[in-house]
Amino acid sequence: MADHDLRLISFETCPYVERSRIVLEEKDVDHDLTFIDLSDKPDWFLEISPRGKVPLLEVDDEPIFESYVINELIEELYPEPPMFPDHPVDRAQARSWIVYNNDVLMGNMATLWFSDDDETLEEAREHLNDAFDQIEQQLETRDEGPYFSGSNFGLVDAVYAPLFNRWEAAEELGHGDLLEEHGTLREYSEALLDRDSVQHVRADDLTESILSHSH
Ligand SMILES: N[C@@H](CCC(=O)N[C@@H](CS)C(=O)NCC(=O)O)C(=O)O
Repeated sequence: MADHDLRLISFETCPYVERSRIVLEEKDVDHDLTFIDLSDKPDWFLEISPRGKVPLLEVDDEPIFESYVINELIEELYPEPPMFPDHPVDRAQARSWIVYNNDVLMGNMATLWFSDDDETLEEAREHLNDAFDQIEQQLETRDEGPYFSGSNFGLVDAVYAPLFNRWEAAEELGHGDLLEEHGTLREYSEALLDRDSVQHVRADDLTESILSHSH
């Protein structure tokens, strides 16, 4: 196994940090974790972080930013167990669904957590329902489950799991059972939430923390 000094600069309740922590745990890679206060970012962090965002992974003191890039690097440095498909087309598809999560799901979920405007909330719920339909269609093309690409937990799963870790907060805010009409997606979410790595990286007070920042 490649030998590198890894330090992940983190924030306790950040879903993007969770993604990278899940990948490090799944591969059982030794790493240091440094938690910072995002409302009072230390100077040393601002010096090495072009966007001032976490996660940031230092690999032998080289800073790497963007969770998606960090996770692919971990996969390349520590290929076992494999978390990305071999075939370029399958890899491209996996990346597409990671981008889909970033661009469609995260924003609309954030609206559910943090907006108090009825019209904006209704729109977000509609976008999410359409997105759930799309994801279910994709899940239904698999030969087997329970994970996004089959029987192995992969990088796409590490991106979707933090979202499901945050479901409870949306329910507490009165948005009901978001997966009421999406049984396949519910089964997928349950498989991810069952995973030790996903449970382990979840902050103890995650739901309370989201609720304390919502309207
Ligand atoms: N696209 C980035 C998003 C990271 C991100 O938005 N991190 C948030 C915390 S969850 C952050 O660092 N916010 C601080 C800021 O924007 O000043 C990634 O995937 O790594």
